[in-house]
Amino acid sequence: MIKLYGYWRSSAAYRVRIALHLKEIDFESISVHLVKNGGEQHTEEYSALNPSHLVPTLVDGDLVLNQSVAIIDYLDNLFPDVALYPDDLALKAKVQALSLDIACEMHPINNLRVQQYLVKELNVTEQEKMDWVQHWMKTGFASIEAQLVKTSGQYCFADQITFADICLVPQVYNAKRFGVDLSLLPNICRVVSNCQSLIAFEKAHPDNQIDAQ
Ligand SMILES: N[C@@H](CCC(=O)N[C@@H](CS)C(=O)NCC(=O)O)C(=O)O
Repeated sequence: MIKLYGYWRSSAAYRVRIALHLKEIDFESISVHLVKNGGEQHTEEYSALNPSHLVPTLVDGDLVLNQSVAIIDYLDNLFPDVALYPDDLALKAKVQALSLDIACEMHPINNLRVQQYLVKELNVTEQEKMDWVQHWMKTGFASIEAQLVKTSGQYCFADQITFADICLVPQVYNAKRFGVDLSLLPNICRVVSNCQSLIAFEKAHPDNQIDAQ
C-alpha cells in the first residue's frame, strides 16, 4: 500500500491527501511531527528517506518521492480515471501556472523553517514575523483572485476540480491560521467553500488527520 509521510497542518501534505482522496486511492498515513523535539523531519531516520527535511514523502514500493507537485503528477498518471487537469493543452498550462503561483511563489517563503530562521537567526520579533507572513500571503492571494475573476466557476477553472483547487484550499487554510483576511477576495472564498463541501476535501482536512491536536 502507498505510504504518505506527512503532518496534519502541512499544506504540502494536505495537497497530496486531497489528490489521494479525490482518486479514492488507499494509503497509509505516517505522521512526521514538524515541531515536537525540534522537528521529526530532522531525525536520521526521516532524513534518510527525504534529505530535504520536509514533508510530504510518498513511498510506493521502491519509489520514494518528495515534492507534492511531483507526487501528485505521479498519482495523476498512475490513476488517470479522475483527471486533475483539463484535456485542452492551453488550459492545462494555465492550471499548472496557477498551481505553481501557490506552490512556488507563495508557499516556500512562509514555510516553518523560514519563519524559524527569521526569529532565531535574524532576531525579528513575533510581530515582524507575522507582518512578513501576512504581506506575502496578501501579495500572492491578490494575484490569484485577479486570475480567478477570469477563469473560475464553481472551482478555479470553471466547474472542473483541478490541481489548482488542490493547491488553493491548503493555502487558504494556512492563511486563516495566520489571521489573513480574505473576505474581500470573493472568488477565492467561493471556490474554497465549494471545494470544502466535497467529501475528498473533507477527508483530507487537517482536523481529520490522526495526528491532529
Ligand atoms: N515544495 C515542497 C514543500 C514541502 C514543505 O515545505 N513542507 C513543509 C510543510 S508544508 C515542511 O516540511 N516544513 C518543515 C520545516 O520547514 O522545517 C512540496 O511541495 O512538497
